[in-house]
Amino acid sequence: MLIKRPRPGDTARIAPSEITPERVYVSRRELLQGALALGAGAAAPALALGATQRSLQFARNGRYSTDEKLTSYEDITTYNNFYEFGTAKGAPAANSGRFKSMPWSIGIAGEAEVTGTFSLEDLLEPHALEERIYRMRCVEAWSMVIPWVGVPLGAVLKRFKPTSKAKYVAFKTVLRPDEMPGQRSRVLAWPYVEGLRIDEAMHPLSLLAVGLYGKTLLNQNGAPLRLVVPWKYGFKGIKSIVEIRFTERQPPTSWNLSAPHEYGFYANVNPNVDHPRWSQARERRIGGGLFDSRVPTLMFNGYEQEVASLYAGMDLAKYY
Ligand SMILES: Nc1nc2c(c(=O)[nH]1)N[C@H]1C(S)=C(S)[C@@H](COP(=O)(O)O)O[C@H]1N2
Ligand SMILES: [Mo]
Repeated sequence: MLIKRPRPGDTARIAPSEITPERVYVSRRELLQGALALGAGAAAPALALGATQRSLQFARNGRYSTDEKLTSYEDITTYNNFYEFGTAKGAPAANSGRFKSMPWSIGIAGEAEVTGTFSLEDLLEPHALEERIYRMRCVEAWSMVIPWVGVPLGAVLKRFKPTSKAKYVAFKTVLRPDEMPGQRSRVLAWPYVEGLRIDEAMHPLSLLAVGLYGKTLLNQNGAPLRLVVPWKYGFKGIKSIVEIRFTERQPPTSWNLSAPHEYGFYANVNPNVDHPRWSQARERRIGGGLFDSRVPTLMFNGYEQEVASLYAGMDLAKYY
């Protein structure tokens, strides 16, 4: 069992160099309103906007946090996959400075009683922010341990009263080729889309993240709002979400559309089902160059006890 309660004083393991010295806590509403107001002042230079990060107010959720060593803030923010900004690992950090994540609104659509367009602050307002330290596993066989800050996805979705026809939840990333240079190339079909079965989306581990290491997300990590599903390969964690749609049919997903033999809808971390071009038995824990270490990959990325029941009776080699 890898999900452990944190020891008292656990936050001390976050190196002081990795967080801002001044821990200014503002309320969620203040934070979002402040950010919104700033976004509205269109005169601010793009780079300054990109650099606008706020400290968040949150409580650690120990029940859903691993006590494994955290990946450094540097690695989490410079070794990224976000093809909208280019395919190289350093491209999202290098090319996302012009992207404007504020103001932001999200469309809620499909099989639900309440639909419409909601500002980010209205979407999050009723929810308390939680910090959850999750192990993350990319399909490329590397992994990180990331202290996310966010709200449980299920709690947000329930407010929109999905109908009995809502069997899946589809997510869409913003389409802005002017601000996202990767969208001017055809490496994927844009916009990026992802989906979950409704019970996966409602599972308490599924998180809508707005921050990491106690601060709002940088653009390269999916500002201002992205999905985090820790028992699935990283590509399910769609970034910069602008639409959430409840659907009756299984929705298309970007990587499945791009290479169906390599990437299925479920994308559960599974050491026993190899990617057609490489093994999934082990993973490289990102620690920076020489200090990367290889460790065995765990079923459902170590969250087997929590999520295995979602897939009872399913052939996971078929539903990969
Ligand atoms: N919109 C969008 N979301 C995306 C991707 C992407 O290219 N575009 N890449 C995915 C992949 S493959 C991974 S591993 C994670 C990486 O998240 P991180 O860079 O914050 O660690 O984002 C996922 N979400
Ligand atoms: Mo990935």
